[in-house]
Amino acid sequence: MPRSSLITGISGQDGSYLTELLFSKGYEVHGLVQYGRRELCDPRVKLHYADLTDSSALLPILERAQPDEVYHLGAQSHVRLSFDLPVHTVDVTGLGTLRMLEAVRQYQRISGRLVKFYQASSSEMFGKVAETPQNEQTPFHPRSPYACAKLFAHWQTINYREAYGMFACSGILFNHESPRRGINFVTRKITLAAARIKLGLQDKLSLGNLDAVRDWGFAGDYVEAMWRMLQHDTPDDYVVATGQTHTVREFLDEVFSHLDLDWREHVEIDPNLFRPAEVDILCGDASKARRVLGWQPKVGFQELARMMVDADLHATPDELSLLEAPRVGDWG
Ligand code: F7E
Repeated sequence: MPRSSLITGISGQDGSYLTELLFSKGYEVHGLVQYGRRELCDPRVKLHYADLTDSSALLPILERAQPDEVYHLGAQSHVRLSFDLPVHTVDVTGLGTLRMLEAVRQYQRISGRLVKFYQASSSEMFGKVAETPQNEQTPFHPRSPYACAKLFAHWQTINYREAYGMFACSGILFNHESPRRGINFVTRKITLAAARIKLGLQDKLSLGNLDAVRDWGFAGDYVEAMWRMLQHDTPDDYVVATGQTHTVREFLDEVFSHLDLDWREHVEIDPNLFRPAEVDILCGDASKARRVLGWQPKVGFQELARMMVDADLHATPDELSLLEAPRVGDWG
């Protein structure tokens, strides 16, 4: 019998890479998907419609999927947007995790099966950082409704492990990107705009804080760490990061120079794209994941930036016009 897995947030960037990884390892893959998002999923996935704000749907889905492993990736994951939708973000990202944990606990009790649970925790929980680099012992100081919601979910995961003995792990993932990244996150916003500028489809690109420092890795590498956490003998929490940092400005340099363009001729600073509270720097120390799980990132910063902009440059005209330039008032 193949092992069964259930992924929430399966239509997102990480869900798509994790789906490929699990199929390559022979798993049956079930996905929890919101109405209207099914087109974004691999056709081999067994889909279950649900919303993380509605707990009534979750236990029946677990009973149908009978998963050995649950990867809980579903969230309202945009930090800037969370300032405009704080209650919704806490409902989906924070309470949504609690609903999922409780459903898994109930399912284990009813079925007598062991279910391993992965929680997508975030480096945003470190926020106004107490030390650099950040590791599993670094104190948290969240700086957005999103980060507060993720911290709630993180502690709930730990509490379900300690209180009920659940095999529950949190991966504290630093920023991870790819050609499949949503177009309102800064890396993809930049690579898509650069490609469109190169092709004469766009001239200007509005951005916010170019001084923000991030530890950017490749999403394809990071889903491998998620899987390894659930294969280990004991459940635990791990930082997943490259340990290398760059500013948004450096990402612009890398992408635009690759296309023989000068970003200074195209980028406009829009004060609306700054956040009410910013996370200035994130830099992860993933030595525990390396030591215990044997995990390490394969794709570096330059390769990542080029992979993303090359993919956007070679997208079909249809894809490029669908991915239109952000409009005035967009929060991305
Ligand atoms: O912003 C700055 C912005 O939206 C990165 C999510 O996956 O990673 C992600 O959160 C930086 C910030 O990602 C624009 O102020 C400048 O400092 O790409 P981002 P994020 O907020 O770091 C963590 C780990 C998660 O968990 C989240 O779910 O770039 N920035 N100008 C901009 N950011 C955006 N989006 N758009 C701009 O125009």
